[in-house]
Amino acid sequence: PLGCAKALQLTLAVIKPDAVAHPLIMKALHQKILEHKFIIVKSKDLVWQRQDSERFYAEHEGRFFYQRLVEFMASGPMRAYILAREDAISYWRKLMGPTKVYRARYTSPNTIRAQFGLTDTRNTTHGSDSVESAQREITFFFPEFHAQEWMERLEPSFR
Ligand code: RTP
Ligand code: MG
Repeated sequence: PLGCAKALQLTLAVIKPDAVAHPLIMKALHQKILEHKFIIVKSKDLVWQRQDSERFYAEHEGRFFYQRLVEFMASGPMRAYILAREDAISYWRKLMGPTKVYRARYTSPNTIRAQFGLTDTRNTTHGSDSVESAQREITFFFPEFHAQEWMERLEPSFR
């Protein structure tokens, strides 16, 4: 019924504060998610405390952009999605494009960051970069969500 022959994978996608602040960008991103046949498993709007930001980006502590990154991510509302799709993790990252906005504009002008990113830090979206980080990040944003249970509710051919 879902029209998906291969196994579904979950990823965590976030629309960052720079994009949430702009209704037309929000609309374009939501549309892109649907156009590319992601299933929206869960979504929520939230605002981080600075401590949430520091905890989420702990791996970047000490990097030159860390302070502005954690400040930016706690500067306004975000929208988080759990997305399901065949190859969801790499597919979403491909749609986002390179981290650095100006590189994105030169090398992959059709990507989200090329089209909507403001700076290398205010770059519109986040996406998990591996199965392990997807699990960690899904739990970070949606502690009540149980991936296993969700998968088990699907017909076997979709798992
Ligand atoms: P993300 O984790 O947000 O999906 O992005 P990513 O893997 O492509 O990039 P990563 O290296 O993990 O960096 C995390 C976020 O830090 C901000 N950043 N700013 N030079 C800079 O100013 C700079 N470099 C990275 C970005 O918001 C990046 O997404
Ligand atoms: Mg990353």
